[in-house]
Amino acid sequence: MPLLVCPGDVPPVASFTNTPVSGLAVSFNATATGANNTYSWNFGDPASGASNTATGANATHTFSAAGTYSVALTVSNDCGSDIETLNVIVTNYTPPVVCSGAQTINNCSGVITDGSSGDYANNKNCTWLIAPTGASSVTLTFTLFNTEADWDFVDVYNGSNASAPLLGSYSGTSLPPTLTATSGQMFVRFTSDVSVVDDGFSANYSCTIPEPTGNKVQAKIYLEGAYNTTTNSMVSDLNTSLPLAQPFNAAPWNYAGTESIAATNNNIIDWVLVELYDGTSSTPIARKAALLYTDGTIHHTDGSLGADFGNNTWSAVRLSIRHRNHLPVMSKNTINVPNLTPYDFTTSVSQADGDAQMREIEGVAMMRAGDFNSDGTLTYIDYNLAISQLLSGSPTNYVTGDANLDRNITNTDFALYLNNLSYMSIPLLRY
Ligand SMILES: [Ca+2]
Ligand SMILES: [Ca+2]
Ligand SMILES: [Ca+2]
Ligand SMILES: [Ca+2]
Repeated sequence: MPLLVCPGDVPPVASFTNTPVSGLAVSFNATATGANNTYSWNFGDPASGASNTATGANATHTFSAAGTYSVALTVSNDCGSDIETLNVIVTNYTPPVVCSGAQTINNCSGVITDGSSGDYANNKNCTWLIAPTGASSVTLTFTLFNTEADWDFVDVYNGSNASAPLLGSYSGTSLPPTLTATSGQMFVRFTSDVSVVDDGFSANYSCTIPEPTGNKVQAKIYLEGAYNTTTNSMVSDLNTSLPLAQPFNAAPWNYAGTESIAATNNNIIDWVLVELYDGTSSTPIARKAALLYTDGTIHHTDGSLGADFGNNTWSAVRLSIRHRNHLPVMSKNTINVPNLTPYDFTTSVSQADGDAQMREIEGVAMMRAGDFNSDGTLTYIDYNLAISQLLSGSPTNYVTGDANLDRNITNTDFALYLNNLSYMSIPLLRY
């Protein structure tokens, strides 16, 4: 007869629930049976480093990227242990915006709600202005509706405040119809009077952002200097120092385009120069300055996806991307303009023409850093230029010697340069 000396004489049974918190953060709560348990979590996200594991019955983990993760909980006590593994789908989660004074929402989709777990309170008065950037319309779809009929209201307006046209005023238990604010902004107000309360409401909002006019060249590319292998994206430390007008209007590019932005934001890494080649001419047939975002996508100055080449179309042209201090690259394959499927330089170094034109780090291809004079070759001249910028006394600016785009010239920048020393772009792209 076995002698059991553990609590309740039973080993634990592991189980847990998970709830999105905000962004890529998810909370995990053990619901295991057993007594005197210890808990050990593995979130299946080694890219997150030390935070990939945790102890305790409850834990919150911020995942390194959206995706599906195999999350394991091991529960142990003196009787034994058990492990539960679940596939958890992680998306960039926007939490509901709960009734609280006057709030402005810039997201394109999400949830608004009175926020009560049971009944809402008396004398509520709160507003939401749903005003996503660039939206042409905002649509609201109610998923729950229960207020005191004729006394507690949800009012919805087609505009930025309660002076805008009223789309509808709702109370009672009927789910309101789907409402669309064609102005691109929607104003919602919830009010309750001094007595009688009910469950409240919840509604999903979504927006339409119009397709940009003009023919776009879409591409995805990473800069080695700005790339972060942990987050799989680029850092935008430089955005506060970015020029508002495109910077390629000097040698060696001498590109006279008037592309400019009204303000920077922390999605933007830097400017890039997008060029198209027809395969016979040694000079580009068209050029356009555009903005490189943290996720590697290229955007027009109005924020829409792709470099905007106006009304022009081309078939079977090759695409080149230039940056101030990374080796320029050209697509191995041709594209048609406009291209709805971005040309993805990040999947493999063989996406670029020529041998070793890009660098591969942990399976991700990226432009090589350190071409400080932007001529397409890494030589001692680049080193001398960065040194002279450093010695000029104001290196904390928008200078080409800052290979990792952190607004300073330091050993890190020279290390990036040294690692790529003697590499050169294909002859067509060298100045
Ligand atoms: Ca009431
Ligand atoms: Ca409620
Ligand atoms: Ca150079
Ligand atoms: Ca730097």
